[in-house]
This record gives sequence, C-alpha cells and structure tokens, in this order.
Amino acid sequence: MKRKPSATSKPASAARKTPTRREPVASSGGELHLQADRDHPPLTTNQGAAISDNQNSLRAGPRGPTLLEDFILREKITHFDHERIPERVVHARGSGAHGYFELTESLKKYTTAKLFTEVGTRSEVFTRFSTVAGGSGSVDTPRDVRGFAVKFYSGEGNFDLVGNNVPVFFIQDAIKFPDLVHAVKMEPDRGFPQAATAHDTFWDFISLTPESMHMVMWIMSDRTLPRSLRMIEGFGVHSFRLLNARGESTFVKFHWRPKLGLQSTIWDEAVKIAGADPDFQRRDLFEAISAGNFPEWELAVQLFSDEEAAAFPFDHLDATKLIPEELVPLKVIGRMVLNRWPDNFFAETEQVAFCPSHLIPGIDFSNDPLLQGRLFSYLDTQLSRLGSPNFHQLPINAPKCPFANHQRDAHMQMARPRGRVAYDPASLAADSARETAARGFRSAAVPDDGNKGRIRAESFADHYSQARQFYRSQSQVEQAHLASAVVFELSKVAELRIRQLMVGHLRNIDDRLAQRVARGLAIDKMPPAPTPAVPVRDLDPSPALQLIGKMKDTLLGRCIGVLVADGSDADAIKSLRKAGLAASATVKIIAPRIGGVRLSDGSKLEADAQLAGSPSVLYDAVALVLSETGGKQLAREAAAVDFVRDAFGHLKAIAVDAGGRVVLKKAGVPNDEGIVDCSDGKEFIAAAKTRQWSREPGVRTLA
Ligand code: HDE
Repeated sequence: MKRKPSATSKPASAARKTPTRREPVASSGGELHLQADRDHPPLTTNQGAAISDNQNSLRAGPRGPTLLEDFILREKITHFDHERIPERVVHARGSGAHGYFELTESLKKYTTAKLFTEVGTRSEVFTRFSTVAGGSGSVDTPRDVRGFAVKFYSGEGNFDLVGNNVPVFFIQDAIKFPDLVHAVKMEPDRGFPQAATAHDTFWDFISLTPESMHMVMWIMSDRTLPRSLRMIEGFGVHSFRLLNARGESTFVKFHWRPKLGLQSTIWDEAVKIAGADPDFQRRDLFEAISAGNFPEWELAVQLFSDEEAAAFPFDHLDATKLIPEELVPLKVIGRMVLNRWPDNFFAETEQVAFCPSHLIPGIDFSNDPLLQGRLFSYLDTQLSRLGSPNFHQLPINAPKCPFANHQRDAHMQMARPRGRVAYDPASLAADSARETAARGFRSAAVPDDGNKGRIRAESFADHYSQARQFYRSQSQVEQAHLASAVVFELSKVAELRIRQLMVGHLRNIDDRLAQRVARGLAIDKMPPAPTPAVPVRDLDPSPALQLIGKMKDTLLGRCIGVLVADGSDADAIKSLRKAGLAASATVKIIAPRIGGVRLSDGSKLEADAQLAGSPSVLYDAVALVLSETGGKQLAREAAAVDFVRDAFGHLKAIAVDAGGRVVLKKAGVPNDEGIVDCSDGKEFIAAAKTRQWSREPGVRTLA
C-alpha cells in the first residue's frame, strides 16, 4: 500500500515553531523538546558547537537512512560506547565520600609528618568503602570484608591508608594473592557465584592454606555483615613505620573506630536486604550525609619499638596476625568526618586511585611481604584501569599541595609544563624543580641481612593460635553465629572431602567449634586434624575482638519504621515519632500506598515508603500503629505479615497497639520482652537500642 507523504518531510527541527516557553514543545513526531534559556545553557558538542536538535539524527528524508556526516550523532554515540573503564579487579563495588581529618594528639616524638604533628589542622580526605569479591554492580550486603581506603590530601603530599574492616588478611605473601582472588571470585567455567565465598573453589583454596585460618574466623563472624558502612572499624592491617626528625623509627598500626559503634545484621536479614535494596549501604551513607548526620571515626594508633616487636609472641610482619589491644593499647590521635557526597560518582568514586605506595615524609613501610607486594600492585592496576600514567592529574587524585617534577607527556596529559627543562640536574631554568635533601622522603635506615631466597619466615608458622584466641574471645551469641556461618558456607560446598578438611582445621582452632560445625554438616566421624607446623598455644582472650561488646546503646544513626494504615491513631504516631527523634533515631512512615493515609483525627499523613517495597529488614526497629479495621486489612497482606514475622526473626523491638496485635497474631509472633505497647515510648526506645538476643534460640537453630 502506498503511504501518504507525511507532513514531516521537512527536517523535524524546521517543522517546529521556535519555542520560547519553558514547557516542552512537541515536534512533528510527537517528541518533546526543551530549549536553552537564561537558566539552561545551550547544549553543545565537545568542540563547543551548539546543537539544535538532540533527538533526531540527520536523515536522508523522514523515513530514509541516517547520514554518516552526522558528526553530532557519531560524537555522542562514540563517547557513550567508551563510557566504562575496567572495574577494579577486587573491591569493584564501592561508595565514597569527602571529608576531613583533624589531628587531636601530636605524634611529634615519632614522626615529622605534619599530618600527625600539627594538632587542630584539618586535612581533606576522600574515603572509599567497598566489598571485595563482587563486581561493581553487585549487592551491598554479601558476607564479605569491607575495604576502608582513605586518601589524606596532606600539605606534604597524598597519604593513602588502604585498609579493611578486618585487622588481618588471608595470606602472608603477595605472590598468593591472584590465587586467593581467583578462588573467591565467580568460578571461571560457570560465571557464578557472584560476591560469595560459599562455593567449592574458595573453600578448596582455604582448606589447603592453613595461614588463612585466623582470617576465616573473622570472615565467618558478623564483622562481615555490617549494618552500615558508618558502623565499621577500619584497620591499616600491616605495620608501618613512623620516622622522627632524628631519623629514629617506631612501628605503627592504624585503627579507625566508628563513633556510632559497631553493628551487624543477622545473616537472614542481610540476604533479604540484598533483594529489598541492593544499594542498602550506599543509600544509607548518602542519606546520612545528605541529612547532615556526618559519619565520624576516631583514628587510633598502636606504637611499638623494634625491641618490643621482637618480644611479641608472634611476628607482627605477618599480616595474618594482629596485636591485641591488651598488649599494645590504642592511642587516639584524631578524628575523620565525612561530610560531602561526591558531585559525580564516576569522576570521584570510580576514578579515585588508591596506592599504599602513596606515602609522605615521616612515614615508611615495614618489611611485611604482603605490603611489599601491594606497593607494586596498585600503581600497576591504576595504569590499566585509568589508562594513563597521568591518572594523578584527575582532580580526585591530584595532591592539594603543589607538585612538580620532570615526568612528561603520555596519554591524557592535562598539564602544560613551560620551558626547555624536563630533566634534573638542570641549570637552564631559574625555577626548575629540584631535590630537597632536608625535607624530602627518606626511608628508615634499618639493617637487613639474610640470604636471598624464596623463604617463608619460621616466625610466620603459627597459623592457629590467634584463630583460637579470636574464637574464644567472642561472646556466646557471636560464637554461635560464627559456627552457623561456617555450617552455611560449607553446606554450599559440593565436595565432601573439602568439608572434612575444613572441620579438621577447626579442630586445631577449637575442638568444640569443630564439633558444632561437624554436627551442623551431619559429619558423624570427626576427620583428622592436620598437623600444625608449630604447637598451637592458648593465648589470653581479648574482649576487644568482640563485636557485640562494641555495639553502642544508642539509636543514633539507626531507623525506626512505623507501619500505618487508614484510621491509625494520630496521637500514638506523634508520640512514637517524638520518642524516636528524642533518641536521635530517624523515623520513617510505611503505608500501603505512598500517598499516605487518613489518620483517626482526620488528618493526612504522607508515607516515606510503600509497604510492598519496604520490608522490615530496612529498619532497626518497627512499630505497628493500626486501627482494628486497619489491623484486619493488613493481616490479609503477606507484605504486612512478613513485615512483623521478619522483624521478630531478626530480633528487633516491635511496638504495637490493638490493631497491630491482629497482624502479630496472624504472623504467629508470640509475646516477649521485645514486643512492647505503642503507648510506652520509653520501653520501646530501650528495646529498640539493642537486638533481642534471648529470642534467637526460639527462632532459629544455630550451630
Ligand atoms: Fe588490595 N587491591 N591487594 N588489599 N585493596 C586493590 O587496587 C592487592 C590487600 C584494598 O577503594 C586493587 O585499585 C594485592 C590488603 C582496598 O579503590 C589491587 C594484595 C588490604 C582496595 C589490589 C592486596 C587491601 C584494594 C584493585 C596482596 C587491606 C580498594 C583495584 C598483596 C590492608 C581501594 C585497585 C579502593 C584494591 C591488590 C591485599 C585493601 C588489584 C596484590 C591486605 C581497600 O591493586
């Protein structure tokens, strides 16, 4: 059938009348165009030419082919095609924020680095938190270590403290890192699982790597299920050295301690959060900073001399060991506040390039073989990720103090160095950059002897004693969670042989732990324990290694979810909100529809969230304020029934009125100390500040 020639045989832009209004103007094809005006600058190409039509490519007639000469189309699509850069090999999923570090205690006796000597000075920082195993699009809440990387833009250059939320690591030597990472990442033939240690290749590697056993205790603890990035500790892991003006050096370990204290989720909760909000921790950080609730950490150090180090019952150069706080106490020297979300995720959070080798005068490395390998790896990976040795010129990476040298050219050179001199020593330019013997970076002049060889120090050989110390330092609840996590993970391992090998390792750590796990896996005959390289010792328990002990009795930084429906009691909601806010909690209203509800007094209450999309896993404590009719209606909604059932199962405080009890009953939730009456705001707040640990044995069988 012959089509009628269309009225749009003119170019679409010509067919439009010149719009002057702010409202969109429909063109001949019905597409909407918005025009530049006093507030909105003209859209241009990357060469600055103004674009008249951003919605129609250049065509040979209204229904004809697109023309190759359309440089505007080609520029736009070409740029789009190249938008992605390689994601980080590990720590691909991350969230970052700007802030400052303020020194409160001088370390002048130990270092010349002004960052750590000038009390009251604020240095800008950029901090990126991450998970390790998943890709950049993976969820925020897998069981995983969290990266905790801080870039200090000090007046003497950038110092990157690239740490984790766990103070030890899996391996002792950098040469094993690619194997570790390949084992934990998606299995290469099938491309899964994503962001999970619960699979054969990971546990195969671990079962053959006794040095990982201490780290295994940490990753199976609730430390790897943080409730919020604002509630994690950070550790530099390795020993570093501080260097003073006399050239004397002191070992140092760095610790970050969150002001909000530590808190974790329950495993079942973490799994459900992953579905309800894959960006849970990124959103949490964003919302806290946007609301002016700036997350804050103390920076503390452990300082010790070479002589003290030599007397430790372990080798501090071994990254699978920690120095208990009871042995070397923590000295708080400053605080970090994160107060600004990046303007652009890609330009800042994605392009930030951390390198442990970014060091400033007054700080030096130790001989930790893991750290030594990292000094090579990060610079190398940034070259591949960011594509040019000029990545330090990107605004997020550039030092905020002057920097100058004679490196030149290369891809994406942004600087315009002047003059003839690009070398040193040089006398031709009056202002060329030269060395600074007095203030420049110096390494600690420490002697080293020994024969060259691929050697593992004998002092690294004790793989079980600190693992035992960690397990035995945990509270009963934490031990049960840890044992259950091992059972869960090994239950996902198809090879019985690997499960047995792991139970054997656990016997060297703690026989009761091994029994619990064997029972959980239905292994009847205890497998043999591998012979440890050196006898396992009973070290003193270190209560500082607990997590629950570091949870603060506060609602600061936490969120109460109040489920309402039409007819809910206006006064009850008001007083709950008041009590919550007085306790520094955030209070969110959840209703069947986002537009809100009509309350008992006829007023309208807008909702922050719709019930179907906001399960109780997203809140730290919940309240159900419902009329009797509202209660009956919601008792028919699976989302409402699951809301209370999960809150109960996740050991949360639940405030209810008569209507709320109808839903509770439908969910089969029994009464206990954590279920309080809506009218008693005080009791609810007290219960909301903690988890109802005593409820747990009644809701799940732990190992
Ligand atoms: Fe990393 N690690 N790592 N790592 N790491 C990377 O660098 C590496 C290790 C850590 O937010 C990579 O920029 C080796 C320990 C964090 O951008 C890569 C070894 C600790 C981040 C790399 C280790 C860390 C990384 C991937 C063994 C805690 C994210 C992309 C010798 C102290 C930084 C990148 C960010 C990132 C190598 C072990 C922490 C490939 C070879 C131990 C927080 O260079």
